[in-house]
Amino acid sequence: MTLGLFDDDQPAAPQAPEWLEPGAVVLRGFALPPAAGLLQAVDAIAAQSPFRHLITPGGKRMSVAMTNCGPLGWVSDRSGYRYDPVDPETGRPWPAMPALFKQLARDAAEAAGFAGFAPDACLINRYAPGTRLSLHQDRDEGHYAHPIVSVSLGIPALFLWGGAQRADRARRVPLLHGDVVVWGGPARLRFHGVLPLPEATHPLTGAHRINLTFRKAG
Ligand code: MD3
Ligand code: FE
Repeated sequence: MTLGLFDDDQPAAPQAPEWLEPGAVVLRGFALPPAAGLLQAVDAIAAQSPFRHLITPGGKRMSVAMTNCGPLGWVSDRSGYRYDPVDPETGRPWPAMPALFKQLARDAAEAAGFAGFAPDACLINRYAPGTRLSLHQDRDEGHYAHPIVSVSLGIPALFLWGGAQRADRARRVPLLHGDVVVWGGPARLRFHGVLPLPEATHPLTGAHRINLTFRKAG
C-alpha cells in the first residue's frame, strides 16, 4: 500500500468521492491540476495583504497565519470575529478573488451536489510545523444553506472531524496536497480542527501547509 505522503503517490485519475457523513465529502486530488497556479496566486495575494497572526477575542495569538481574498475577509480581534470588506492591516479592500479560485470552488461544490456556488470570501490559512487549529465551529456566516469548500495544499495535515458537541469524539482524516473537502447542510456546524503540523517539506510550499476556505459570508 502507499501512504500517499508524496505527490508521486497520488493518482492522476479522478478519485471516487469519500463521504465523511451526509453533507461532508472529500474529493481526493481534485485541486491537483491547478495547484501550482493556486499557490502562485496565494503569493500574489500575500504580497498585497500579508499573512498575519490574528488575536482571538480572548486575547490569544492564533498559531495559524491568515489572509483573505474576495469581497469579504474573515478577521478576529479583541472585539470578536467578523467578515470585513477592508483588510484592517492595510486599510484597503482585500485582493480580488482570482478567477481560478472561483472556478475551482464552483466545480468542487457542484461535484458534491451544490450547483451554482458563488463564494464572496476566501480565507487563506498558512500552517508551519507545530501550527494547530483547535476544535471550533464556523458560525460567523449567516448562510448555512451554502456549502464551504476547503482546498489543502502542501504538507499533509491530520484534520479532526468532531460532532455536534465539543466533547464528542473526533475522527482523524488525513488531508493531502490537492484534496478538496465540501461541507454542507447538516455537516456545517460540526466541531472541527487541525492537529499540529508535522516537520516536513513539500516541493511547492516548503515548510508550509496552505488551506483555502471558500464561503458565502455576505
Ligand atoms: C467543517 N480551517 O478556517 S478546512 C477554518 O484546514 C478551518 O485550515 C481548517 O477550519 C484548515 O475555519 C479546516 C476544513 C473546514 C473548513 C470549514 C468548515 C471544515 C469545516 C466549516 C464547517 C465544518
Ligand atoms: Fe473552521
